[in-house]
Amino acid sequence: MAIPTFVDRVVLHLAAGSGGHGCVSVHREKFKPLGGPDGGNGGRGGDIVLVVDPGVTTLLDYHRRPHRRAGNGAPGEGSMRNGADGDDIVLAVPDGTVVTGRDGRPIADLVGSGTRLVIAQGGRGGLGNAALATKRRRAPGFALLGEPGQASDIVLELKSVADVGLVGFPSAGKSSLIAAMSAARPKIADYPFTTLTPNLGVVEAGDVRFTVADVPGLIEGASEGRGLGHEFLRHVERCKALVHVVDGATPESGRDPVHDIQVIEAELERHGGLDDRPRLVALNKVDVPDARELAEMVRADIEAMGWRVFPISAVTGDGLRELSFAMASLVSDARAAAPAAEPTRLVLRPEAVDDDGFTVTREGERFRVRGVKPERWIQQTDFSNDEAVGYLADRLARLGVEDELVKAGAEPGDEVVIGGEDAVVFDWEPSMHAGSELLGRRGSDPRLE
Ligand SMILES: Nc1nc2c(ncn2[C@@H]2O[C@H](COP(=O)(O)OP(=O)(O)OP(=O)(O)O)[C@@H](O)[C@H]2O)c(=O)[nH]1
Ligand SMILES: [Mg+2]
Repeated sequence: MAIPTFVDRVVLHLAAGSGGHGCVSVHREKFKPLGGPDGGNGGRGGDIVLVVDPGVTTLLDYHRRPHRRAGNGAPGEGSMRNGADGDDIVLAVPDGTVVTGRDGRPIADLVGSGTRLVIAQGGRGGLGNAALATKRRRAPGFALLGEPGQASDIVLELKSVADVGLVGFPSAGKSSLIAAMSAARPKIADYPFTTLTPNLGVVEAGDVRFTVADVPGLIEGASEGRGLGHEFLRHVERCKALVHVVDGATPESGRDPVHDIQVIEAELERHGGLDDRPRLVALNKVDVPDARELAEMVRADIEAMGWRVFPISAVTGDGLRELSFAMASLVSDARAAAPAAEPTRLVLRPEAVDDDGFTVTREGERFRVRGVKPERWIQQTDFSNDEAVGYLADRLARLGVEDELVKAGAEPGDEVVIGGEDAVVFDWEPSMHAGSELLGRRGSDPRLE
């Protein structure tokens, strides 16, 4: 079985479902031509939910299908029939998936099996005219529109789920080692920087099953951006152990295994946060006679650095059994030492739900209104229906938006913008006038002259 390439970062384009529109309908019966309003409400749009599923280990699925859309709510119908809710979409993600906005703003760190996050909320269904009826407004000739679902681009990032990270110079044989130990088939070639994104393989040694990831080759100065840079080291930040893969057969002068390890260690140090990870050293390519000799020569020096040394050949398989069992034992030690279950960490973006607050700001000649409710109400309004527009004006006035506009210096005829990017622009007087008429019917609004 081929293990798919380790995909670690993907941009998802999400659209939650829109709410269904409310219905305008009047009850009809034989011999009773004028019944009450009986238009039902629109259904809720489906949410998009991220759920941690330990069975999922890569983001590959999302790489292939980055656009996801939840179901729309159905519109309401006559005879008080409410529209059905749209279907939610549940997206399974690996444990440890980091969710950010496209601008890099942190949204959530999804840790722990079953952790859920509603990442895009479906729009509310619009109320039908039955639900909008009041004593004073017995037969509303309008209904509310369904709200659009939240649409957003998010970034999913998976810091390596690998238990063991392979580090080393380009062409040391890291990918070859993964290929030799697991079913993964990464690209292998005799030129440097063959690996551009980490590969992941599953290894079994005795009864321990663990994952191994390679990291694109590092060179001196990687932390200053040389070669492919050191940013790939973030893939091994969550590894339980590191293995230095050292080329024992390099023809380059000025390179020997001890020096190579020191250079890589210096880059790890500069990256930071990896000091406490246990390490092994694999001296690779001992099928080449010179390499075998070199391995014997440097073995003691490396062991003096405190690490176990394994002369191996990724090509012939020499020494791989010993190495894999040593890896397995580091992994099981780390698993035994780790706290049973990491607590769920969820950094949720602060988003006010049902917030009564709003702001009115002057922008040159116009006035901008921002706020959860006013912006939602705008979306619910059918602007082709005067009564619906009047209802909107009524709501805005009751929330205090008109008062604040007056305080901010707005005068009849001024442009008022409600919302952010896809804002709706009004000439203040005409739209408010419709509302004032409604208010006027109630006969108590002091703003009416
Ligand atoms: N003789 C011999 N050659 C090997 C061995 N392991 C790897 N090679 C060769 O070394 C070259 C580089 O191998 P890769 O596995 O691509 O090396 P890498 O460390 O993944 O390299 P980058 O991805 O560029 O960092 C290839 O030509 C391999 O065939 C080995 O045990 N013996
Ligand atoms: Mg490679």
